Amino acid sequence: MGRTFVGTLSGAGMRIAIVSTRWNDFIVERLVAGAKDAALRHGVDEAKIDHAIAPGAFEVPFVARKLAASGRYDAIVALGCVIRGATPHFDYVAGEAARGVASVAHDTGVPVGFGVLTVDTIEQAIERAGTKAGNKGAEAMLAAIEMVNLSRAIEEA
Ligand code: INI
Repeated sequence: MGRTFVGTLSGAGMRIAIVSTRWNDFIVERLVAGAKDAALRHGVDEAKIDHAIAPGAFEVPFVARKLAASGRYDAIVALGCVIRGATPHFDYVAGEAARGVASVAHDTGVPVGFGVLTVDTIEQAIERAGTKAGNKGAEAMLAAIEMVNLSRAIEEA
C-alpha cells in the first residue's frame, strides 16, 4: 500500500481572493457571506481575504486569472449565480464560467473553488445560498482550502 494524500481544512496563514459578481447580487451576497464565514471558522485571518467584484459570471474567469497570476494568493474562490430562466444565453454564460474557472486553476496551479450556481429558477438559487441545500459559497471556500493543503501534501512528500 502506497501513501494517501489528503488535504486538511485548516486555513491558517492562507491568503485567499474571492471573485464574485454584481449580477444576481441578492443571491451572490449570501454566497460571499457564507464563503467568508467558512474561511474565518477554518482559521483564515480576515485581513488575508481580498474580494474582487466582476460584472457577471462570464467575466469571472478573467478576474480569477488576474488574481491567480498576481502570485499573491494561495487560492481563489469564484462565486456567482446564473439562472436559466433569466437569460437566453444561459448555456454560454454558465459554460464559459465553469470552463474558464477550471482552466485558470489548471494553467496557473492556483486552486480555484467553484461556487457559481447554475440553476433553473430563483427558488433553486435561494436553496443553495444559505437555506435548505446549504451554502455553496461556503462549500467552495472549503474546497479551495482543502485543495491548497492537498497540493502542499503532494509537493512536500
Ligand atoms: N450573468 C450572471 O452572472 N448571471 C446571469 O444570470 C446572467 N444572465 O442572466 O444573463 C448573466 N449575464 C451577464 C454576463 O455574465 C455578462 O456579464 C454579460 O454578457 C457582459 O459580458
